[in-house]
Amino acid sequence: MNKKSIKRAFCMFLIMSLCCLAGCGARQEAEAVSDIKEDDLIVVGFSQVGSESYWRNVNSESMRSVFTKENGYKLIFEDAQQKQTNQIKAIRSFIQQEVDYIVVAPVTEAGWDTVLQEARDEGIPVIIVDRMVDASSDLFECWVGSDFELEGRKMCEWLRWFCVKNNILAEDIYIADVQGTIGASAQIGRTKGLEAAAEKYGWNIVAQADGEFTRAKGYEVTQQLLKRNPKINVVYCENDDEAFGAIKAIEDAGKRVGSNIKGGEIMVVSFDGVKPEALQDVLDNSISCIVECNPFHGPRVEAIIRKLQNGETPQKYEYVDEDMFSAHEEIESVVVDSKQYPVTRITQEVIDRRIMEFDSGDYGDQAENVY
Ligand code: GZL
Repeated sequence: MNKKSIKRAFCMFLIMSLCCLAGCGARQEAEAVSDIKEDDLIVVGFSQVGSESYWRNVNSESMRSVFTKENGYKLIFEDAQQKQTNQIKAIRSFIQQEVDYIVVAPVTEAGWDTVLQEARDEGIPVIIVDRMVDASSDLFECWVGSDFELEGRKMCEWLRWFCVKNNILAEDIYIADVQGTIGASAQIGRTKGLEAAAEKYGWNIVAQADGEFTRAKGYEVTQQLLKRNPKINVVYCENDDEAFGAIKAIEDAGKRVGSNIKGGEIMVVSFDGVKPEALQDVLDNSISCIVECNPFHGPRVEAIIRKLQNGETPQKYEYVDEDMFSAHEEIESVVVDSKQYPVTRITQEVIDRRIMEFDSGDYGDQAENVY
């Protein structure tokens, strides 16, 4: 910890102690907070991918909600519009501003060594969040995010059991893979899970294309793939925004979305499960299965910074537990690497409860630490 951080840590301690000792109420606390000088705040520079999806917007809100002046922070938030060059510029700007911490949600895995080394040379700790960087692990303090390949494997186990329980032959499965931003960990892992399962179970992946994790591109890509491959009967969307576009493209092509593959319907499966609209699509059987991807990284990153402020060493890699959603009750769970993952059967009550959880910020967030 540099001198500035020590001073700020002491300031945070002082505010909390004074409030506790004085048993102050909200008004006094507000006065205590307003007395905090800018210079005493812990400055966090956050380089965010962009605003390409509902998931991303919820992720951004999760970060903004914890890095507040009330909590002793000043957040410098930079939206990169999905361009790595903008993220690198932002990180260099954070270094120039001598922030206390740099948090990066990297748009893709490659190309970070140089700028992370620059931050390291200036003694500024870096925390990677969400996707991973393909860089030496001593260039960042720790990483918080999801196991994307596991997400893909869970989805494919669900599809496998769906086929088994509905007597659909593997060779009769023709998959269009609407990928996420090429080179992003979420795309790499979800695609890898699909490709391995197709190889193992004998499914046909007839087409793969970059859907950029957006609704518009998901529509455009699905429309093109359906035209070229009339046999497609499963559209594997690597996030919900792509799935929303894919559903419209399938319907605009005069085809039916649904799980009745034998009856000529085209099945859509997806990842995220954040937007209530996506869970409604699961209830309506427009999306047959969603593997959840937890966007609430803010509290976990803030806890890491507190540990670093206190001179503690946080876990290097921190994953979260993630759920699965389907309206199909014939598959109650899937097993990957001998571990069982339950599938939550979507009902209107489940949807209503999750909306309430989101609104109250009580979203389930059991961090599972993996070294
Ligand atoms: C996953 C995240 C992905 C989401 C998409 O952690 O990186 O990026 O699945 C988002 O919705 O755009």
